[in-house]
Amino acid sequence: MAKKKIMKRSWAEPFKIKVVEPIKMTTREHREKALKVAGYNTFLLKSEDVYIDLLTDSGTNAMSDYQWAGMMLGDEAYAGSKNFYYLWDNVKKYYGMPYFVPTHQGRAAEHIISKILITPGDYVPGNMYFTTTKLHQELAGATFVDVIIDEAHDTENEHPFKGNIDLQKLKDLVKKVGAKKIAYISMAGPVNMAGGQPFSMKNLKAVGKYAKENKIPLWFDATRAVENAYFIKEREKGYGKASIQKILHEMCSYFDGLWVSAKKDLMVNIGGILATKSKKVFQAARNMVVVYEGLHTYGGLAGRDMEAMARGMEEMVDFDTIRARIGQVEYAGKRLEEFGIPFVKPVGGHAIFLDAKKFLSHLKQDLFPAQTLAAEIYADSGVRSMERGIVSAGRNKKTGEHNYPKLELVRLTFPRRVYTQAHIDVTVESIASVYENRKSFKGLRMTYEPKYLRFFQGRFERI
Ligand code: PLI
Repeated sequence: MAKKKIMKRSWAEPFKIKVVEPIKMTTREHREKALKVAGYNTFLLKSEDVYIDLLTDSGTNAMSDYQWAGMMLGDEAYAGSKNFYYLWDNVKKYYGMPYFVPTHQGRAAEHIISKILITPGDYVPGNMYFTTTKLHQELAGATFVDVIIDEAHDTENEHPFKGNIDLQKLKDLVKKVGAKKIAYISMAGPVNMAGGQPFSMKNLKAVGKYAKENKIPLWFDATRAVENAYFIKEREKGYGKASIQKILHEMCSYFDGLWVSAKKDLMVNIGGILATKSKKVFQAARNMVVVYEGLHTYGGLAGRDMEAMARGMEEMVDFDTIRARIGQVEYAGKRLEEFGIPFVKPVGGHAIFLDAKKFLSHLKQDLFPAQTLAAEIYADSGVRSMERGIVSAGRNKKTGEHNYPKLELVRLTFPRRVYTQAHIDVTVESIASVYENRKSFKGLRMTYEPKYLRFFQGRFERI
């Protein structure tokens, strides 16, 4: 009998499991009831009714024993906690920014920086939008303009850096409104809403050069910057041998400042960072943080939270850790491909994004195909995912009409160090089963719509 030969050696997670948390397996009947109570919105489900929770990778990570041990060293002084100074040192070390204020999470940093940099009537160009980022820019009086490359809107295009900024689109905007009207360029990497797609260092350098020449500040949503650094290492010429830490450092060097939701890369449950090279912005942020968050040495966080963040930063740049994280997402992608399921290619850093327009091609966008798909996957297996389509895109500020985004996606997001390969297999089989039954779904009707970020609390019923 012919024996199998090893073609390629596998990777495995660089950790073993010390503590486990039981999860509940439920019946279809139970899930149907829970879904109805939740208004067919996966955000409104109780987590105890969820079997495998792929709603988000935000704050849902498993901390290491090193981080948990650090929690015991929390210095809960109101002012000048030692954990704050340790965290500040690590912000300098890993992100290369000299000035820093902590915030309770990412959107708090977005709020503060939007208020500081934006004058009402300004424009903020960005590589696609993120929900909270864009909202804070708009609340501060700016108009957001998407300047991402066109390839990012095509779910089948295998461009390795779909998070790149289209320099011509940026130049056209500057020409139209004038450089003085651009509050700052908002560059995220990887781009969450595009499917976790990275930008290249080459593109960043070009954008940085243009921004400098035109005296436009360049700011970085560095929430998942380590994933972007990994993709640069894997895909961009000249970076194959560089460490993740070195690539991250170089990326940050082109920016004037950055914000981070520490709930992602840093593998903690809560926390945010606002860091900059500008003393002037720092002073304004430090002053504003005491109004909205807490003293500038804790920013809405406990000392122990800051300790876990500082330690998480040291772990996030470990190559084996980030390879296993993205490797798990790639594994899910390979398995979904076996069933011919449409999703955004190439596979992104933190999530698989199912293409709901293709998956439920018989549903018009105002029947909320992605919302429908997320609800039906939950009904099938208890796997929780998230809509990233017309509901997330909200309404046009002027006309009040729905925004109709090109991408109508369902995101399956992988918390770091939480689920095993077997959980991924169960998830893939559930999606394959929903795919087989796809023609039976008729879409949803919205029955309640909140004013802001409607995807969090909106309610629906089946048609
Ligand atoms: O959830 P926050 O407030 O800590 O962070 C806001 C935020 C900012 N930028 C980016 C790229 C994000 O992905 C982000 C939050 N993301 C969430 C909650 C997510 O589920 O993707």
